[in-house]
Amino acid sequence: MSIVITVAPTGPIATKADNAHLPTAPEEIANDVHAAYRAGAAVAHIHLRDADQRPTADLGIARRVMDLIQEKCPILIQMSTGVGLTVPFEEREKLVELRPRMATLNPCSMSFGEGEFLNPPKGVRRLAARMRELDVKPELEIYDSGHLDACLRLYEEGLLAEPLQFSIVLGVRGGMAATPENLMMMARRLPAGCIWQIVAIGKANLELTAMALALGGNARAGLEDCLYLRKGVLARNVELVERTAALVKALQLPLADANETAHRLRLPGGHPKGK
Ligand code: KMH
Ligand code: ZN
Repeated sequence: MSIVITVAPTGPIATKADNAHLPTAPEEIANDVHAAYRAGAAVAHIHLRDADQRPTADLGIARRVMDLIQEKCPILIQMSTGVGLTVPFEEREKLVELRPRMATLNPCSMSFGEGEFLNPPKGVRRLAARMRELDVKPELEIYDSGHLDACLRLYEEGLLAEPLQFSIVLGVRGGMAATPENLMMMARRLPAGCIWQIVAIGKANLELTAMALALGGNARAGLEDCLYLRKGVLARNVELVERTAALVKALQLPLADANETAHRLRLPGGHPKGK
């Protein structure tokens, strides 16, 4: 099976004070996404920032970022509905009205570092139903083992369409730690036929990405998850994507392009390989 690389260039927490290469303005985000596309990424996971670098769900900024990316390349845009810890759920869920090809769906509330990440059950169901209506493909973000059970309940309630698509997120303080044991346990528990990727936060990023690739998962790369290329060396987004693409190549696995990824996820407008 070919490997989907998702670039996650920005994220909700870090600022340029943590890594000066972090893209925050719409043009900066679009430029990094374009470079990542050229380096092998098929999907772009997008967080938005305002002029003061704060996370925002502003629809004007979202539209601008989507337009700038689409002018540059046909990468599949996955809008984060996680947005940032300070932005209310009711603002975050409106982002799917712009009909990105995909968006994240975070199934449960949790502690998140020093903050709280609020995803109330009624809001999650409302958002899942709306995404299904709009044909926006959810990526189900699983930070803890019970989050998988919550997603499977949404599926049983008819709120999610197959194929289910999961991110196993390891290394958020408040969720599962970034260990091989946790990755193995979660990968084993995933339902048959699903599509999944590893999101390994922090210094275990590279080794857990290698492990996920060996287990049949996809990969995510970018400054949202990992600010350093190696100890003491701050990364650029394109370097993290190039590193991941090199890892995929070293494992002798083919890379999926955007069109093949759309087809595999059964997104509207995805065509069989080569068409
Ligand atoms: N940075 C992720 C671990 C989302 O994008 O929907 C949490 C997040 C969720 O940002
Ligand atoms: Zn995110």
